Amino acid sequence: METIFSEQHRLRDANTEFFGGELIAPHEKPSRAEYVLDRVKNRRLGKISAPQDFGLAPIHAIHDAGFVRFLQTIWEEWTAEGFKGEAMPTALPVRRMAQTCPNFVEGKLGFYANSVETSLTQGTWQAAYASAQVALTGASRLQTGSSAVFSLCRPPGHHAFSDSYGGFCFLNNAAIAAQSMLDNGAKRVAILDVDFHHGNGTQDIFYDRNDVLFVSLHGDPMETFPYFLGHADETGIGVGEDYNLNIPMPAGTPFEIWREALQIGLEKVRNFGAEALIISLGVDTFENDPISFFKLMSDDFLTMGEDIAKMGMPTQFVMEGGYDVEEIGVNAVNVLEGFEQITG
Ligand code: SP5
Ligand code: ZN
Repeated sequence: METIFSEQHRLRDANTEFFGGELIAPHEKPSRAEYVLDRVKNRRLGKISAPQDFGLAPIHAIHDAGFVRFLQTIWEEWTAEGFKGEAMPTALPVRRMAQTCPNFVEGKLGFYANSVETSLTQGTWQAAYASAQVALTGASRLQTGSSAVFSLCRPPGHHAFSDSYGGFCFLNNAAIAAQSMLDNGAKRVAILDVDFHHGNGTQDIFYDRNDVLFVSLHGDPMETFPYFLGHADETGIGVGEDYNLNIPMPAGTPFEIWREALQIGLEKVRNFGAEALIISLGVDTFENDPISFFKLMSDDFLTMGEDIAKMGMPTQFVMEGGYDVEEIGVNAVNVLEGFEQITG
């Protein structure tokens, strides 16, 4: 399987993440992608290619123009104010507050944030842009005849809404890839999100649509991030009704239970009849993940890949989370190798 990778991911190298009331060294850090790339090389998974540049248009097909402009300019505006730390909001427009974008940079941050652990920094936009191009290049590979491709995206994307960032995500790589497939002739695309966290951004982007099915397996949002979306009764709206499936699971869920949820998710995908399957591939379901509570073991990721391969669909894997950096390479590439054991 071919891997698409951009060195530009390193431009996202924040000093801080807001965690437990402290500013800590971020969980989402450059070494994550390096461990995955090393494993791809060591296992000789296939060739590694740089992304093509598809420009801003396919990003604008998913994201609000004001939001994109904000990501492009925020660091300059923030530093021009003389703030010493990385850019973070202090106030957010929650219930009964005005939904208008303020002029001052601190207000803009609150307007465009959906969670506040994620700081904005020099280079974040450039890295997020490159990550989206990695996803777009993978999508293009599927549409030019590849049966499977690995978009080694970093930073991740599934917590990015059309007009908000958060959860270590800025641009929704999987959504951008799905939309580009539709815009290039596909009629239906399915996104299966196996990251530990609910793909709140992806769900919201496609919630009122029936051309993209969204299925997510994740920690129950009553107990874990992103808290405010990902419940089982969120099934879509309007023509999108029944094109969204959430399967939240409790703390301690082992692979044998998780796998039953996977079968339900895959059955939903099968009935949908999509031309392509995008996997939002987070490996933070791993038993030793520092911020998650599922109990998958490294070998389970091989089985996960096999189960996905049995769908027999053109499949794009898009990297999302996974924070036990020592094992993230093994676990992510295990999914890909399990997939290839079935597809040959
Ligand atoms: C892409 C992705 O996986 N994003 C995850 C973002 C999670 N951000 C909030 C983390 C809050 C962690 N609280 C952990 C409590 C551990 N006991
Ligand atoms: Zn995650």
